[in-house]
Amino acid sequence: MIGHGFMGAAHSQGWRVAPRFFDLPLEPEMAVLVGRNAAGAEASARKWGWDESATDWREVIARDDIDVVDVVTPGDTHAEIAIAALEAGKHVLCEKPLANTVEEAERMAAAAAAAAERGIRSMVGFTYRRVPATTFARDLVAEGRLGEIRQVRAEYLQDWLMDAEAPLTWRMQKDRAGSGALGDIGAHAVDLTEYITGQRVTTVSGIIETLVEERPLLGEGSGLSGTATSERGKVTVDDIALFTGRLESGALASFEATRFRTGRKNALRIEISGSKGALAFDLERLNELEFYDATLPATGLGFQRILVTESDHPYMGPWWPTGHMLGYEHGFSHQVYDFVTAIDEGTQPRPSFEDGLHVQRVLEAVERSSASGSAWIATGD
Ligand code: SOE
Repeated sequence: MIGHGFMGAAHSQGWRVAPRFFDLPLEPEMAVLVGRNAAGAEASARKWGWDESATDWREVIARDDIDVVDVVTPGDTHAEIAIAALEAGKHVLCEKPLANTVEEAERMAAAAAAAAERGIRSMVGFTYRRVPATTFARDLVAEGRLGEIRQVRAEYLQDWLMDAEAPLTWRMQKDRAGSGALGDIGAHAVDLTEYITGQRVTTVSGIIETLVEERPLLGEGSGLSGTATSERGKVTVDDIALFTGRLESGALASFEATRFRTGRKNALRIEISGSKGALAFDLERLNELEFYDATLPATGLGFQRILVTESDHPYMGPWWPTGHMLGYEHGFSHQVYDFVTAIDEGTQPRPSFEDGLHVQRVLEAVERSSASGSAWIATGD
């Protein structure tokens, strides 16, 4: 695993726990954790259960005893690391969004396609596809329970940047993160929409905005818990992204991604309306799915709250008895299960780098639309 921030912890947990609950066809060995700072990498490796730590990812990728590379670094290094790993014959799991630019994502998708010819697998870490309730939602749509999809509303709402004095971390720098709320959380809203509906976003029109243009530079530590210095730096990414889009079928979708939605902590919400039914999901209540069956007699109509904790629900079998909830971290175990299974079976895991490239095109189209006024921009699919 390369990187050891927040996502490093989440992925480590997935690698550690998945084989203990799921019958994996292959046994992952948590071999090496790589970080630029030797002491930091070693401390994280010890804490999360990796056998060794290292500081040079190129040396680690060259090792014969490494089969899989998990990239959990900021976006500015995804392309270089993932392409090198694929070329070295390693299966690659890469955090979302796939890259910082379409150009990088195109190179990554091309490398992934070439590697696939040699049996090498790659996947993007859009983990919310692996929440049982969102997978169940996808199943309901695929079974036709919603009929023809007419309208989607997808939003990812957080408020962790409301404090204008919060330090300027890498997530607020375009050269490191690619974009702000748009790529960090809007990308999840796009991926989840495409996953559940089974349709791609074909055109968008949007607006992105930065509310706090300057912030104190980061001193000690990292992330929001880091200290602020008296010097200030420019925020070069968006804080809010709003856009509308059209799906392949012509259905309309609206998207919202913000780090300034007061009181909303991690609300990835999606509501889908179809000719036969509707569904609604909110990550802040991730064990639940709301379903409205419009085919019932009018007297019985209403959204029903399905607790997605039955052993027959997606991914739930190996976990706890009915009604015993899962949390944020379980998606990372499901991600490991799916990835390792695909490696063993020799199938293409989804979301593929091609899927990640498409999301990148949507993000870029939103940026172009915002910069150019209000034009509709095709996403290239
Ligand atoms: C920060 O906004 C963040 O951690 C994202 O980077 C993650 O992808 C999302 O899952 C939660 O919020």
